[in-house]
Amino acid sequence: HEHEHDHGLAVETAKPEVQRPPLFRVLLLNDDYTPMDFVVEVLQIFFTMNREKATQVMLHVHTRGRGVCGVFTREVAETKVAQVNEFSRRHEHPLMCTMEPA
Ligand code: TYC
Repeated sequence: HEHEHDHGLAVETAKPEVQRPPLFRVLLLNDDYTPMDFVVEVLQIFFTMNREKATQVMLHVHTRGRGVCGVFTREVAETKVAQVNEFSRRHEHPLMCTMEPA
């Protein structure tokens, strides 16, 4: 019988499955008042984008209403959101950064 040919090595040779943490998209929302240059600065400073990529993302947010800055684990995403919102408030801009499950 088929099961009699199985000598139980499957347990020892099973692929070790690693735990993957939940991921979160960090988003920028469009508004009518934050200067485009400020948004480009934010993307360069907090999401390590070069000027060209940051400009692309800023224009996407400007035309589509929202856009993804990056995908991170929960703690990293929460820290980015808090830092970007603090930075924007300190510079008296209404720019909004938020996060959602990826
Ligand atoms: N809409 C803004 C303007 O015209 C620019 C802007 C882009 C604001 C992206 C926020 O997340 C944003 N000055």
